Amino acid sequence: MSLIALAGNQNSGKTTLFNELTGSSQYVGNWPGVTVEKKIGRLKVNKQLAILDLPGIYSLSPYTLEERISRKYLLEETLDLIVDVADSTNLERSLYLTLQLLETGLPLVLALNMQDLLKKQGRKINRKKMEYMLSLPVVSLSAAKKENLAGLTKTMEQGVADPPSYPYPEYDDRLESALSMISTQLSGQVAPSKLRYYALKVFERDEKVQKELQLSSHQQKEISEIIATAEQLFDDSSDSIVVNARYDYVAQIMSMCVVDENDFQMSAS
Ligand code: GDP
Ligand code: K
Ligand code: MG
Repeated sequence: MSLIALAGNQNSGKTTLFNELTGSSQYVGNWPGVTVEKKIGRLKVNKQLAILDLPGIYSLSPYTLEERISRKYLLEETLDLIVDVADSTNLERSLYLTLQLLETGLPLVLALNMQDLLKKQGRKINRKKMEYMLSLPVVSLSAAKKENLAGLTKTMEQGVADPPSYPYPEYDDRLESALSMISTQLSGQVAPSKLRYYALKVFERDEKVQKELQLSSHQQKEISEIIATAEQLFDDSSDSIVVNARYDYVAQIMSMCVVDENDFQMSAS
């Protein structure tokens, strides 16, 4: 059996999709120690796939209870695939999380939900271009309207059989250079597939991750110097360097992939 987690922002349609995919074969409990609902079920049309509905999140920073649960789960459990459920009408915010999910090194599929609402707004997403830019499978659907659930199912089955691998999004050269030096420092302690995630978190001075890695004082010193150099170059704090790099990347994807037909009609006349 394979395990697939639905991750995404709050109200992106995860639970609606979960219910459609699993029907009545669900188990509803709580996450250990907290009263946040945990739902797990089997895919109606393929009982070999178990689906988990993760709590809604905007980032993989451990600020909220939901973020802590989802982050812990994504990093520590053995998942076969993440389906990133995005609200297509709120794509910018969704993609900001997509980049972070990519950085976990887990196989990922992007589900562009709420296509019915997007259409009503006169907007369109160029799915093929987005696939090309992010190097991962992208599926358009409407969970509430039961549109293209079969397409998503097929992509999930393919994703489990042959997990998609992708290059990480590459940010500003100066940031990449700091991250690659940090990765070198961490390479003995972290699995290769998780190196990108840990390098970014260490760069952001994430306290939980710093503790977890138990860095030597020599490593801590080297890493502090790398971060300080980057902060001088950017004249900014390390965590906002990363935030800005992600927003720039998202802005690029948005400008390449989102078509507003109202604009098109105006410029064509
Ligand atoms: P979650 O927080 O990610 O679990 O989101 P929910 O599944 O609770 O959905 C949030 C709201 O969006 C609900 O009112 C759903 O009925 C609605 N919704 C989910 N999918 C779609 C969709 O494809 N189209 C439309 N129009 N509404 C949707
Ligand atoms: K909700
Ligand atoms: Mg939900």
